[in-house]
Amino acid sequence: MAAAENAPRLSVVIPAYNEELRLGPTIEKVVQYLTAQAYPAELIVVDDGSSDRTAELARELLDGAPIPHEVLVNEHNRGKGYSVKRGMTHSTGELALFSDADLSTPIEHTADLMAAIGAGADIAIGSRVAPGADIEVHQPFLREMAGRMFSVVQRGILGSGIKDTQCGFKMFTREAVELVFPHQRLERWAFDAELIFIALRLGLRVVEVPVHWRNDAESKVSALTDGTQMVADLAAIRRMHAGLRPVRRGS
Ligand SMILES: Nc1nc2c(ncn2[C@@H]2O[C@H](COP(=O)(O)OP(=O)(O)O)[C@@H](O)[C@H]2O)c(=O)[nH]1
Ligand SMILES: [Mg+2]
Repeated sequence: MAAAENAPRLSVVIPAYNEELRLGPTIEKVVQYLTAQAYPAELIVVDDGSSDRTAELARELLDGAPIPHEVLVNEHNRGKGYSVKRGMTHSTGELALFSDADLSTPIEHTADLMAAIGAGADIAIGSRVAPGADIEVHQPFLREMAGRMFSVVQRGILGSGIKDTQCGFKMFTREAVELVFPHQRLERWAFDAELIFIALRLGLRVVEVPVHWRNDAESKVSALTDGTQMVADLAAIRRMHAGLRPVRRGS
């Protein structure tokens, strides 16, 4: 499962739903960062059926950008999980990163995730609780508590040992993209935990990388309704994927 010839070293995928206010500065920063790197990179924005000008704005901003880019548009709103899956499986880079549209995890952490993969990880994930992480701007108190509870319940149900499954900044090798995403079934918020569970069942190495994180006050997640659904989804994840077994890989 080698990456195709001429594939970029890195693909960056940004899921975006009604992001016309936050996406502009993000695209600017990401393009600037990627252009400054020595390796070739591509940028893919997945507009999730936004009712605002997210897709048009992305196209306008990327027009003429010095790196390969694409804007994929879902016909209607499908969820972050669906959009990430679409972007990651569409991407061609030897490595593929997905990042939230608000850059709560600064794009500069790309280098740290790459280093973790260089050191042997198949999947490197941003973590707000791994030793060395620091949170500059916290989420509202109740949301942060809900996140911590989700982490405890997630570890109990999935037994993953991963503390922060929900940080929107994760990098996969191409092989990991091809092994993991075909199994992903969840289209909304719990998909991160699902991807990690699948990867671990397949015997892939998932590593938490501490990040500097600053919450953006604007959030599309409701701690109560989305949180309840996410906990219900955990049981489904276990049920759906418990039968997966480690893959044998050529060395
Ligand atoms: N595709 C998709 N992305 C969404 C949806 N809602 C939010 N997002 C994206 O998911 C990311 C995280 O959303 P955000 O509101 O910042 O969540 P929070 O930081 O966890 O509170 C952003 O890139 C959003 O554009 C949705 O319904 N579909
Ligand atoms: Mg956010």
